[in-house]
Amino acid sequence: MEKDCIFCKIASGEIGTEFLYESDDIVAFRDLNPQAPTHILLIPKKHIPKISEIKKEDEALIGKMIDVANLLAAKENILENGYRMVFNCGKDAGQEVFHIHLHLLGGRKMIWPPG
Ligand code: DGP
Repeated sequence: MEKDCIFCKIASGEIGTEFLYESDDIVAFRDLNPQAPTHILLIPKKHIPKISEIKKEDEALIGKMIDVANLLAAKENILENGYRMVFNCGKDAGQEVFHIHLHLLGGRKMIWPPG
């Protein structure tokens, strides 16, 4: 746990947030500033600042985050129409919170390429 990290505080329960999913190593909750009808963030409890910094030992964790995102997509009824999963990494990608998080976005038609 990093003492000044907002997502560590959410994951530990220090900042009260409604979880859509929680396990030993992952939590999921709705984004504060949703960009689509479904906009969920999935984070590991372990503090990893950027997706570029994951280690071999994190492979299973990242795979699990994707599994959970698929599970939540089904719960949100967006499985059939489709959805997007995004990790923003670094300043050009617009990463604001330096604790990795997987955005799950859906419920509307999206454009490509992204802005
Ligand atoms: P990114 O740009 O990829 O770092 O996205 C960070 C996202 O985190 C952004 O969409 C807003 C969201 N966010 C930031 N602080 C909080 C918070 O305290 N609670 C929740 N639920 N979401 C937050």
